[in-house]
Amino acid sequence: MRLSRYFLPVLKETPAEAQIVSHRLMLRAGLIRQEAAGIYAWLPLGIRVLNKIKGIVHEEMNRAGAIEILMPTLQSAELWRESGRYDDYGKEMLRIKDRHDRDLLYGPTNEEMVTEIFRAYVRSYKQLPLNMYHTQWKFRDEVRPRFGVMRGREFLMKDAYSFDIDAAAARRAYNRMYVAYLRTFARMGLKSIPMRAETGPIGGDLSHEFIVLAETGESQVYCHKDLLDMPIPGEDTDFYGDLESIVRARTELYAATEDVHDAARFEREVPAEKRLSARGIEVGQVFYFGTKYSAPMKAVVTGPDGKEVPVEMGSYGIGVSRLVGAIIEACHDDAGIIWPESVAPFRVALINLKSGDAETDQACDALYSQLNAAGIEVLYDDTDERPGAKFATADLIGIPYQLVVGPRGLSAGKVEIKVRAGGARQEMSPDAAVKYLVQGI
Ligand code: 5CA
Repeated sequence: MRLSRYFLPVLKETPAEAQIVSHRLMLRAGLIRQEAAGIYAWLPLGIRVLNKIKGIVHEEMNRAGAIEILMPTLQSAELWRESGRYDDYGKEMLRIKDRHDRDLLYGPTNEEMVTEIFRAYVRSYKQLPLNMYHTQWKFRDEVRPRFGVMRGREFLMKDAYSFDIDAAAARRAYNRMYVAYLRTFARMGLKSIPMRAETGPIGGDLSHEFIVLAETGESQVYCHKDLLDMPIPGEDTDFYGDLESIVRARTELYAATEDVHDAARFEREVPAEKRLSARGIEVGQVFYFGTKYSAPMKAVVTGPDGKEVPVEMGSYGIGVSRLVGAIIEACHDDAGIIWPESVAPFRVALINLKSGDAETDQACDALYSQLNAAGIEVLYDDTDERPGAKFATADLIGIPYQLVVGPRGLSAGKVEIKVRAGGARQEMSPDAAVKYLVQGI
């Protein structure tokens, strides 16, 4: 992508309304634009990151056996009357009337709708286990939307729903999502810690929030420090094998959010030097709620004994848009964002230090086409800005590698690569630079 033909509205000033660094940087780097309180438009750079995050989430969902679907944002109030949540959900739900005076709502979550889909088609335990997920915009009319995409009113969530014949199978389904979540967040460069949590309006009695530690996090959390250094299950994990040992190694250690925290137990179970009390960002939450929706909504299956039972369910959410903010909270410095490679909007920022100079333009054009041909995503700064401004923009938008090309270096047959994380610089020939950026050597 040539910057001269792109749309990258970076801001020089720090927006006054942004209280935390990720919100400030998202506005300054031209990732989002606020359209109403807690409602954002995603600009070109922002949507690239959002799509990368969604891509990782979907890969890990698929690996764990979940199946993608897509449910609509608008739902019929009828469904929610069946489960009893239409009245319970309160003011957070955005209620809408259509031209026929029928009650609709903008979905804050999808337990009812997915249960309706399930009961329309599934009759037998032989069709289980089943887990269906989608990534869709949600609306919750939060009293205090704040911190940009961290607590929005409209936000993008991946939500998965599992269906099983009995509690033991449902527990295995829960474990699959639990392990998938550990992998998902690690792939984005985040250290996530599962912590026991309140179930709130979703219901059930077993739930974990996946927390990323950050001073600006909205949740107060308490845990054993060893949870910070646990190994992440590998790509070869057998999701239909025994995951209990992976889950148990973590759930054995104390970890709880404020709502369920038990100070006496924390002190009893965790030695003083291992106690961690900190702020954190909730990037995902998993729930097991059994038959809370299937029983009232009559989502039943026939078991091996020929008897009908309500299906056992769980649901599993990831805050896809919130993650953009969470990653920036974890990965930035004074100059701007430092994207982990896996979610970066581009891999390389190609910086032409003297646009208009024939030799420099030619060298940049050649590098640009070689990198593109190798499938590397390049943002090519071919504008007339001064070098200082180009460097500042490249640092601000946080692309992992800066490939700097100027007449002085070229006369010695060299270009420069700067690694955004850490700032290490290396001079090399243009060919070596392409090799380095393609192969990572
Ligand atoms: N139905 C369940 C799981 S599918 C559910 O709705 N869970 S949730 O309420 O915990 O939401 C899932 C994730 O969405 C949260 O962990 C959080 O990361 C994200 N999220 C929730 N509310 C907001 C919000 N207002 N703004 C941004 N992200 C949010």
